[in-house]
Amino acid sequence: MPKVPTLNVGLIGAGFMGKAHSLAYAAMPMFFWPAPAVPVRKVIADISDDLAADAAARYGFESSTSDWRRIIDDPDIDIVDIATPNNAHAEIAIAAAEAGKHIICEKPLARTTDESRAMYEAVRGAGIVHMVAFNYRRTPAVALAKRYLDEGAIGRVLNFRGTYLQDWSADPNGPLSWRFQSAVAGSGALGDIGTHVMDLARYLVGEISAVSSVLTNWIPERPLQTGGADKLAGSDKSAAGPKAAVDVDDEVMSLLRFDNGAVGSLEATRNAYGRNNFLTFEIHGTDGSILFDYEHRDQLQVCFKADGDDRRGFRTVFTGPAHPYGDGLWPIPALGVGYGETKIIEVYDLCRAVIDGSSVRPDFGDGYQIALLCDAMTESSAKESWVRVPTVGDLTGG
Ligand code: NAI
Ligand code: SOE
Repeated sequence: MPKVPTLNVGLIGAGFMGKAHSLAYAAMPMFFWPAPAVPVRKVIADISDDLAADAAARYGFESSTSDWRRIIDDPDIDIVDIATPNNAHAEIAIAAAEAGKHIICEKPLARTTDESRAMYEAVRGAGIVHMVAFNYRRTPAVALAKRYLDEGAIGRVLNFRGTYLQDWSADPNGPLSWRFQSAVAGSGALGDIGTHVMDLARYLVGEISAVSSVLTNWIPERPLQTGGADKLAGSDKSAAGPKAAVDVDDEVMSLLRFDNGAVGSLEATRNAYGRNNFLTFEIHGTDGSILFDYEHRDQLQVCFKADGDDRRGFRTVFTGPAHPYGDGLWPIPALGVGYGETKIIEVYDLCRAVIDGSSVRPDFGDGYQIALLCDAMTESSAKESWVRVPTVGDLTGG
């Protein structure tokens, strides 16, 4: 039997992402074996003892706490996993970096560029692995798109069109989740889902140098939550109860200019009836095109100029064992890769970096750059003009 090291994990925030990350720590070695390390689910934190204890029992952690600082102070913890709402990311990550822990932090990195910069400065040069959980780039079909692009299969990229359309917030009687409060979320569709598109655009095409954007709010107030766990939407809709203001954007649309000359667009909304998790991109190059739709995430559509005029058209490649991460996943293409697998792959790459003493992308520098993009889009919308996007390198000399 191969000798595999262990890595002790402290997970903070036991909601939707707490569940996804716990599943990933448990399942990663079952998929990728020999694993770089076996993650040990040591401690889970939430805001009350009851919530934390319940999460420990459900997600298989050895112990629980209502004080996340206990995780930071615990010398046995190797990885701090931040899966809280956005308002707690910066304080926890900076404390974790100061304690020398490796960190995975959910997206967006933080609420603001100031917080993002402070987090980046805290991890820079600290000798730790830091990762932002933009997991969609770890969908095998997206990694395959990257392979095609790196090989020059569609030539020089001319155009990137990215969308992230959902409908869970389309009903004005959906509850006032923390995702509608700037004090907790920082921004709305922009930071919540627009940032996923920004991550894909930067990963696949390159740095975005200028934007011309429109941010809109369609639903200015929503019913207050009735208590318990935060609800995105679902069945908890009440027009009758007291309402409070939504102070974030509902929708962002933006034109993009890339450093390498390509142009593009980004659209994100959570109010598009009929769209569930419609995260898509279409990339046009001088020699072909690539198309991805997360709702059909096992497939990549590719079209090549070289196919000739009489047979040109999109062909479907189903991802499987021959594709990125395929040797760890399922033995036959099209058996199905889900959201869970993207998180399992994320944990695999995180553990590899920790064990190898290397780095992993997207890191806090990427998270900060994406925060700068969000700021540029907000400024562009307010000024109704193009705005240049500064780079992390320009601002920090790093
Ligand atoms: P959620 O509301 O389902 O869960 C958050 C949990 O954190 C709750 O149990 C809450 O009680 C707990 N919490 C809040 N403050 C805390 C504190 N100071 N200490 C300990 N626990 C605390 O939220 P969800 O959907 O899990 O989102 C969490 C983060 O993950 C956000 O940053 C969000 O943007 C991100 N996210 C990322 C996704 C992705 O696809 N990568 C998907 C969904 C969310
Ligand atoms: C809600 O829009 C949400 O849960 C986002 O917060 C996630 O980042 C996205 O992956 C799924 O939708």
